[in-house]
Amino acid sequence: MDTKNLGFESKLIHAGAFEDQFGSATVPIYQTSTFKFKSADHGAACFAGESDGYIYTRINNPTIDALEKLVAELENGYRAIAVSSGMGAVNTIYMGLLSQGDHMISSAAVYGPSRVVMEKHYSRFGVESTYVDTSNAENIRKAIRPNTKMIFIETPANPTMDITDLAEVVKIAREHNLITVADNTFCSPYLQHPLDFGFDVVFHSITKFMNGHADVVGGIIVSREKKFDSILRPMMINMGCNMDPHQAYLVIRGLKTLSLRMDRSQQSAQKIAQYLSDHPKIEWVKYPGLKSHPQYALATKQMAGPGAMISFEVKGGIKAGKILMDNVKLCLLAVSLGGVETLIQHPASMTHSKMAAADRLSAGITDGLVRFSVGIENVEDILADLEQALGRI
Ligand code: LCS
Repeated sequence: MDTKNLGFESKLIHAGAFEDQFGSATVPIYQTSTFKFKSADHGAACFAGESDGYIYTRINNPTIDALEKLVAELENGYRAIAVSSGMGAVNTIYMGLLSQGDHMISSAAVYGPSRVVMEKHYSRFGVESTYVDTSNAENIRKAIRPNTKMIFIETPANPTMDITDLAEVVKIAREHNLITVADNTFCSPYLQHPLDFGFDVVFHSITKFMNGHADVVGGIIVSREKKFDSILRPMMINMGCNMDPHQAYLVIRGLKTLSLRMDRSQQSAQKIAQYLSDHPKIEWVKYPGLKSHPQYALATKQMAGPGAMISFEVKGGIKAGKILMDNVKLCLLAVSLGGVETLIQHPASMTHSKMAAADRLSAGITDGLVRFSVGIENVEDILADLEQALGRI
């Protein structure tokens, strides 16, 4: 069935699915490492790319294919590449698109390891990088060097919730012939489509909103054009960071309810953000759905909704923040995000602890910042949990 012209919610259910000989209603798990060729010539044709046949699961697999087709449609891209984790996506992109002597400009506030791996390891191979506050596009312009090759942004950024102007980044990149990459993890394709703004590559930690059930670690990369896919796909295959068929099956299952889950989480997040910003024990709250967010207007323009991630600081800094985190009962004190369970964590000592303290602070990740990922529980229960835990301070 051609699903290209269906609405987003219908694509979630039907895109990428294929009919098998049994009429299976869902995509089956092809838990096999290898595939039998029909003949030696068929095997050779598969390797030559002259046959659609399957070869070996690190290279291709029907279950993984179904997920890739689904996500390529959700992101309005040319083709998707499923990988073993979000960091698998980050590394496939860095390895595939940057070479010795190249320079990358990135949002200063990104998921900690996306920055740490570049500064600690790609620097060993002669790749240079500059981290700026990309929520002010002028900072990107100022950081451009003759050897700049790529602009890498995360919006909203983990964990500061800073928002980068997608259209503006593409404009700058086109003036200087740069590759644009967006980490769309915090939005999922339900809320934001960087490729529609002209970004070259978008990727996700699929572990988060897209899978949504805290039971899979995975990643996905979507290219706007064949040119990028044809570099990134062989890179993923040769690095060996492919997704597993069982992982792909679970993500396909999780994606079916993406819009329902995000609608609920987002509705609750709006209430919780408002509750926190009205609370006398809270210093500040950053949520794209609050008018107090410095880029509220931009968020409204480029995102279909404010999402379900909130950052805030408790009055009394991290000492008070720890009392809150130690006393929540319904909310889980855990890293990761975007699942059906509400999660709370402390970036400075957890997800972003491997960043240099000075870099963390200049990226706006203060020691007191607490990150909150809103799940799909009854919102009154989440609010009651916060109320009792804040009461302990
Ligand atoms: N990009 C973003 C925005 C992320 O939040 C994460 C993981 C990654 C990439 C990497 O994805 P992974 O390899 O874990 O699938 N973020 C995490 C977080 O904030 N807490 O735990 C993991």
